[in-house]
Amino acid sequence: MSTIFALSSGTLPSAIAVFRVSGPQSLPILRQLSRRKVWTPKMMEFTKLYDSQRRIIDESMAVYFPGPKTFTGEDTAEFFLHGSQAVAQKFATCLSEIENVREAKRGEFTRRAFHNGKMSISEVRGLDRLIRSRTEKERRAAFGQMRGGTRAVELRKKLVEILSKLFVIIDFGEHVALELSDAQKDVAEILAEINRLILAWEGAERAQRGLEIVLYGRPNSGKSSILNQLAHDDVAIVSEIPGTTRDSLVTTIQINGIRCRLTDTAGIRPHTNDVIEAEGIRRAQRRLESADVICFVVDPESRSDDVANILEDVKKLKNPESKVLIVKNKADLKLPYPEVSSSGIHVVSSHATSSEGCQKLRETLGSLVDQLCPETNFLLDAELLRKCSDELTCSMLCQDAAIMCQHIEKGLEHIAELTQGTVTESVLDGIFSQFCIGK
Ligand SMILES: Nc1nc2c(ncn2[C@@H]2O[C@H](COP(=O)(O)OP(=O)(O)O)[C@@H](O)[C@H]2O)c(=O)[nH]1
Ligand SMILES: [Mg+2]
Repeated sequence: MSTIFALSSGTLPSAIAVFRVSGPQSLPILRQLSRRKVWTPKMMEFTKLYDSQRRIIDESMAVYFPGPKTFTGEDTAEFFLHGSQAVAQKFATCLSEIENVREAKRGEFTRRAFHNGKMSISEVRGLDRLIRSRTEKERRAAFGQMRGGTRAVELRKKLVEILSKLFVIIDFGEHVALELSDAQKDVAEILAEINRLILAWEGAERAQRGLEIVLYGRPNSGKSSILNQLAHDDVAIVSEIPGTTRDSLVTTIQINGIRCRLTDTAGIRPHTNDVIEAEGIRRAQRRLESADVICFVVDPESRSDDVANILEDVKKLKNPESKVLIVKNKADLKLPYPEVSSSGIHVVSSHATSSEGCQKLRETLGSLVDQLCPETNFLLDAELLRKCSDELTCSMLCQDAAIMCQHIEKGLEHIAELTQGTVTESVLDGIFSQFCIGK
């Protein structure tokens, strides 16, 4: 087994460059480079480091952790050097010159931790999510995924209990009080939990990619003014001349810890001969397809048949999971709005020429964002959960205990993949190729 090393602390120059070493050579490397024999485990010490010609490389802090109680499960050492490019380069060269020592590949430390039984696959994926997290919500989701493995273990236990009940029914059917409907009730409970976990996963994925919020509506309804208020900035040009915004304009804001790309679009008019305006409208419509939240802005001057037509288009073009919010803007004018049939659609008033006038809109967007990205304590891979959910749904439809068992056993295989077991090397390659070097 080779010993691996990597610069784990990121881009240089920096205050400190942390090198991590893992493998059987860790202690010999520490001794050789420091020219000191005795290293007390887990004790950080100051030392000079030397190359093979006894020339100084740097002064550093260093520590040795004996396996198996380490991150990788192997002997490890860490070096805290001055964070310059030249120091890191020289140190890496000296390490590479030692026999059986080489630079680590992406995620190789974590891969070793996984192979040494230090981490479950959920923890590995959660750690990846943690390193990539940019917002508070993403950070919490990452810990949810690291904990997800424990939830998978519980699910597996419950499914095994159901199986044993079914085996009793198969073997002693006539002599026991157990009925198939008991087992079906238990399966239904687990299915409900799995479906909740799937929704949680989808929400976390949305949170990670960021949400798309699109402002849509007729010219002059106040879309650009709303964008500026929400962004606390003069991002878009606002004017009383209809058709000022001719192309989509995107800015990024955070709502409840989620990154949201807010898009202002060209005003929608039913008929136009202007080629540029028509292209702007086409682009606006395309934005609807990928939107998570569509804010349809209406104002007192909007005509009710135009509003109905635009709303029809929105419903046709939007994706099924996205939310529509009707924003009744220019509320300060205290004029009546056209009739809008808004059953099942959220409605909020706003006054986009003042910041306070958009407070209710901010709050409503906040609650829609929370619905799309629900808070969650556990995260498990939805693809495997869906496969398990399909099997359990089939099992519910069975009137035969033996066939029901077969479906539950298949479902269990997918859950087992979430906990440990059957993770293939190619799956691991896929995961670790996304990792940082030094992790
Ligand atoms: N009174 C009032 N005027 C507004 C409000 N929102 C926007 N406006 C005005 O309406 C005009 C059109 O606004 P704009 O944001 O450019 O609309 P857009 O074409 O939908 O982007 C501008 O003169 C704004 O100052 C509002 O809430 N109340
Ligand atoms: Mg505009």
